[in-house]
Amino acid sequence: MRIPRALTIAGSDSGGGAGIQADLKTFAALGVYGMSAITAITAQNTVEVTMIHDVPVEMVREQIRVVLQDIGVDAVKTGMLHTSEIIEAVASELKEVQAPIVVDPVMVAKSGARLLREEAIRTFIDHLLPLAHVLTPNAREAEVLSGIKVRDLDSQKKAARLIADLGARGVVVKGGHLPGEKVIDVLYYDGEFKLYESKRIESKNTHGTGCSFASAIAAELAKGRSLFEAVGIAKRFIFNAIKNGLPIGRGHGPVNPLGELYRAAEKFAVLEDMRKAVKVLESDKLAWKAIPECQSNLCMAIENAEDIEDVAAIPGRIVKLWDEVKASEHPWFGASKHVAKAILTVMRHHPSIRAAMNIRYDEKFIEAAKKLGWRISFYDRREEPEEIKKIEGATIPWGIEAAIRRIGDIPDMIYHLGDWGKEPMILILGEDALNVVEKLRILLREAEDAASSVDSHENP
Ligand code: PXL
Repeated sequence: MRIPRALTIAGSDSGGGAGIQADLKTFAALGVYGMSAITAITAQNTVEVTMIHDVPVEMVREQIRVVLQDIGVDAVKTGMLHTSEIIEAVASELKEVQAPIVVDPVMVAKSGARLLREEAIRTFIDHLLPLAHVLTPNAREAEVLSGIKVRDLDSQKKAARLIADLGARGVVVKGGHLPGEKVIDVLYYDGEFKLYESKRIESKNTHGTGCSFASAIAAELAKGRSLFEAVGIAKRFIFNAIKNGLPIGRGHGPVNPLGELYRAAEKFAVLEDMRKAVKVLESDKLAWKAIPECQSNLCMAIENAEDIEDVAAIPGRIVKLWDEVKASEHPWFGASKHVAKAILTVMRHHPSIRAAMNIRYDEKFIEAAKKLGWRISFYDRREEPEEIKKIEGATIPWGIEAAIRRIGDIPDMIYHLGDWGKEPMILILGEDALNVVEKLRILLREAEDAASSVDSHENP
């Protein structure tokens, strides 16, 4: 088994969002074994860098030497190097290294602190830049290195070529700091341009973006991918890291290189819960009594779900076949509109209530729920304001909001009595899909007992 190995040579950010801390998180998130040589220790939070302590040059060298000797590397990333001495030491240690080197020309922190001394820029250009397989400047850094203004795509391209002329084999001039709805990064490599586009995410929590991007490129190169592929993957990775950015501290919160990984892991856990719940439901002898004319769906959302793509459900719904129920497909994400919307609305008020199932409206079910001591609420579709009716898909969120406001507590059940052409419906809510199905089973049995005790009264 070949284990991809990457080494970051960079500064430590005590705030945990950038530098070494971001690099190691990124390596881990992309399945690469990470090592580190710390060049400087910064004392900083999300607002400011208050102190920088350079690591003695001999210690920087030694950290690199020992890991190269024993473990070896498949890619190297450099970040904050701060002084001419450190740059020279790092460059001399890396001279003989065969693995690709990703150089992030870190100059100034988001908070404004200088992370590369003015007088060290020349040393950087002369010693480290020529060793770079790829250099990853933002627009500002590209201006310093190329000597031209970087304002648009055209100047991004010009700057990339000028920087390559200084000796870097590849250059990505990033577009994040330039205006525009899209962010375009320009890669110039071996005489060829390639553009990478993404939507812009408006966020204050972008601390560590540059570090994570360069580390993601290094990680993919360590796996043996081409630079063209690696930059594309890094672009998608950083988009998700910004999307999952963490609102902590009073300044720029950190991006989250692990966010997408957590979401993927959670999706698996949700599918597993759904699968078990469907099994229990399909083997329940009474379940068919709960299925309405329009059929049922069972839904479960991941934590912090934002839209219906974050909610698992049964494609084609759960159908009644005489006195049995059957899920028509395996659960998947985005497979429900109505029940999913209801659960997303509930989650805005009660984040732990992540699952729901719609069942047939029957007064017996409402009575049984009351007997069981459930918290019950409802909404009346006839009260829906005209302006809400006009908006496609707004009825359910409106109704659920109204029902939650009415009860002021976490409901177990929300129902509505229908309207013209709308079947009345009951929604059972719970923490997960299994919990919802268990609740349904209890409800059906309570309703059955009530019915049989009425029978015994009528037929003594
Ligand atoms: O994002 C550049 C950067 C690199 N390295 C360290 C940093 C920062 C930004 O704050 O703190 C250690």
